[in-house]
Amino acid sequence: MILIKLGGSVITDKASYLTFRGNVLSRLVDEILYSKKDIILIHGAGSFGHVLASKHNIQNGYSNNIQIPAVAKIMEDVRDLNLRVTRVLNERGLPSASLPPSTVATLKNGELDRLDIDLFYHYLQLGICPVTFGDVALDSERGFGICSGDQLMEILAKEFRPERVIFVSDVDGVFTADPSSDPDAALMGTVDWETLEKLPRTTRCADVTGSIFNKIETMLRIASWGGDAIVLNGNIPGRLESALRGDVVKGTRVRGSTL
Ligand code: IP8
Repeated sequence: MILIKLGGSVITDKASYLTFRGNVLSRLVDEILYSKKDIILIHGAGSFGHVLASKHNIQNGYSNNIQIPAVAKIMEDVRDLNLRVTRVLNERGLPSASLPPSTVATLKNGELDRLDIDLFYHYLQLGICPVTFGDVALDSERGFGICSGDQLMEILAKEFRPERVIFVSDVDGVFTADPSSDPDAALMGTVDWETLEKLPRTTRCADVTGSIFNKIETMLRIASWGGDAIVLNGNIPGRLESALRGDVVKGTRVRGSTL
């Protein structure tokens, strides 16, 4: 089984509210189709989630009633994005089923507390690709919170022990600094727990689920549960497909210790 996360920065324009990158998604889905393996697909929320979530501080839970319509609107927006994703999957020949965290997961103090894993097993058995995504979810302590794609990746990697974990990003991999602002930023071929400390603790756009540093920390934990883990650039045609074929591609290998 292969676990793939399509980052919100690839399938949307993260800086601009509700901007979908449909052509990129269609191409990536065609590349995924080359793999004949079972796939669980996760996608980020991008500009369908982070812009409003950041404006209303949804990640820290309930603080006032003004947040309530924003919570509902974010759920609507990320479902809109998810519907666009599953529609492309179905049209291109990869039957898929949507499993929104707002209905199949709950949080406790911001941590993923419960996920209906059986549903993922059942859909896979039927030959249907389960698709889940960054969403708002109920939180038993805080009322609500953000369930990120990375949190879902972690629990699914732990449960399914995928042979390969692929993070599809909008850059070539993990850099020593932010490549959009620092010309000296260098691509790292591998990250492990030792190199983590040297990485930038910055973030580029409104992102309620943390900095690049936090994301890499999560990736390292995810890599500990799965086999081969890589971050690659989904904007480069063919790179995802090559990785799925098992070719050595440009990207950053993530080496977590085996748990
Ligand atoms: O894009 C965030 O999920 P991510 C979900 O996977 C929302 O970090 C609603 C902002």
